[in-house]
Amino acid sequence: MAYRSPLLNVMTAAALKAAKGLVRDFGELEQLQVSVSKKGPADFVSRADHRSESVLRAELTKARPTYGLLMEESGLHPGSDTSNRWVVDPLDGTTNFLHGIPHFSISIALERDGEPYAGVIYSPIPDEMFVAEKGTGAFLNGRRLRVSGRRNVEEALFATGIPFLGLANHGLFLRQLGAVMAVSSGVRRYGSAALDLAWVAAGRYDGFWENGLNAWDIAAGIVLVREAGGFVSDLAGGRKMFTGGGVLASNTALHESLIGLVAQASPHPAAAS
Ligand code: 2AM
Ligand code: CA
Repeated sequence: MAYRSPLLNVMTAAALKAAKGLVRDFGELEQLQVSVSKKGPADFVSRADHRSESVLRAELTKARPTYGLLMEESGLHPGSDTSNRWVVDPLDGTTNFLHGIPHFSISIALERDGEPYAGVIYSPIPDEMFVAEKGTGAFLNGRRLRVSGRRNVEEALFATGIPFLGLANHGLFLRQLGAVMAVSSGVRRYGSAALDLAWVAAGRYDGFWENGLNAWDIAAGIVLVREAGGFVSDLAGGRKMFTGGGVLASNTALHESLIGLVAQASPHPAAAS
């Protein structure tokens, strides 16, 4: 599908190319699950992840040779252009992918002068391409997106992410979850932070919060939510999304309420500074 911006064309083309490999690997996984050792599928997914990252790096660098990259698997690749940097998650929702659950995505953001400027999140199995560029709106498969219009917490459906093995803040998360589930219409946890943000932009979720994500999980989704008319902040309502403050996104009507619920359950370090 053609987009009006050359930048979004570059980003969507790279995502589509990398997704071809992911879809092929996702199809082959089922075969693998029944055979070999316990470690087999996890190694296979890790290879799929790295292959996706290589394709994205090659495509983005071919199109914009001077831009640097920050990538989940291989880290930082500085470029000669100090204003523009790609921030890339080659497979968000890895655990879903490993378990044969078709809810995973590729997330590509362009950061300009330190701020997320454009975002593409592609979910290959349902073939949903979310795109946004600062000042020009957010789109899903060419259709304009708008965050939800719900104003009451009781009617709102929220999404979150559960801290995984190895993270110490399970108690904190459970208190946040308790506060939100007690007053809302429901809470979902589908396991791809990039898609969670894209779904807030699409008005499917009324809001989303998660502790401790990385830049590649959220940079593209932040542009999508903002361009769809929503608000994104850290958990305390500030701007520390990329420096450990967590992320919280919703429509403008519910933003303060969600911050209040999460904060009431768990004074967050970002709130104190
Ligand atoms: P990933 O699939 O790219 O790892 C879900 O809560 C979010 O947390 C997903 O976006 C997922 O991204 C991320 N996540 C899950 N397990 C993780 C881990 N072990 N380390 C870092 N991020 C993780
Ligand atoms: Ca991720």
